[in-house]
Amino acid sequence: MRGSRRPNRGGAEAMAAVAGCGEVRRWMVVAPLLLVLLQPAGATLAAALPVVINTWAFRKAAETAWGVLQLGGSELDAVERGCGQCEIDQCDGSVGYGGSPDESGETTLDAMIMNGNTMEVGAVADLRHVKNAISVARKVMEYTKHTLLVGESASLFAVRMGFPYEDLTTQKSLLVYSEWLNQSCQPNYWKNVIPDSSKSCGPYKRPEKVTYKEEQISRRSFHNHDTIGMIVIGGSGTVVSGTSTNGAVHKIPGRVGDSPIAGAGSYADSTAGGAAATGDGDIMMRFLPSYQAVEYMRMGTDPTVACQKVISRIQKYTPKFFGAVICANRTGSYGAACNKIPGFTQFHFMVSSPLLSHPTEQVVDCI
Ligand code: SD4
Repeated sequence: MRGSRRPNRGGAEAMAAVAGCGEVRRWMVVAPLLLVLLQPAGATLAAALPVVINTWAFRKAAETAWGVLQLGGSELDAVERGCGQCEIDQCDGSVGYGGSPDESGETTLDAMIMNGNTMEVGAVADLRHVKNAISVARKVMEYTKHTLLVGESASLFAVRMGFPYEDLTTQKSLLVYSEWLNQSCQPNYWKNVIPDSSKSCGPYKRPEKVTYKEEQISRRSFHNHDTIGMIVIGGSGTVVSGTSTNGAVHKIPGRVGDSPIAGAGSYADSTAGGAAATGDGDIMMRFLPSYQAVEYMRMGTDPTVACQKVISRIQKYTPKFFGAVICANRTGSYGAACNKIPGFTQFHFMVSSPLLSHPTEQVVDCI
């Protein structure tokens, strides 16, 4: 991964610490067993630390993050490398370069990383011409006092941090874009404009007199946007979360989704747990589902139930939204939930834990 070629102090230090300290190694073996024993019966899914959970069946991302932890890397490294793996692999075409072209045909990226020990967040949104979104997000966290940088200014920051400035367009994204133009720019994200956005391309403008239509919630096809959201909880309980996505296909330029917004795309608090969301960010970000899920878990709610509660809260307003949430509490117990809509009745996610022999795909039925 381009962003990790430069020496990464956090990871190197962690590895040195583990390599030089047999005590720590012994603890890493014993701690998960203790947590299993301490976990109350009836909890969602057995608890053990460390744990890595990520949205969708993005296996390579899970393996990469788990591998980082196994080698003694930090939780931040695991999230950065895990999500970064999806950026390299262009997971489902929804993460990284060459996917989800916007209305002008350009791919732009949103990403965030959150340290649940310090509550620091680094995020980029509408990032252009730079492939390594989650690594740039981490640089925002580590080398600035800001939380979120956007657009071309975020790209300039990335270049200063040593990332290459390059075209994110591919033959595939060009094809998606030209097919969309050929089908009168359908679907798109405009409403209440002239010419009628449900029939023709823009440029659009405000009509003299507006008749507002109800927002069309079931507007998107679920298989073309699958953000990676990841929660990593280390052996000593450090919670880190992150996301990376190229957002919504045919979005209006400048659109930013939920993924880079703390509390929406993901949230981490080592005193409670972590959560991450995927789906229709325009809807989901209005409810801060990741923050809300973590707060439910802080109050002792089981992770699956916490995930379900945030999904049902959104359902009350927008029954047909496309979305899912993964949740893990600080003991390593985890769960997930999704909103059932036609064509999306189950949600797949990856789990890596000492209780599993290898990163494993799991599935929940949507509610
Ligand atoms: C967004 N939430 O930009 C992202 C897209 C996504 O599964 O998660 N797709 O709205």
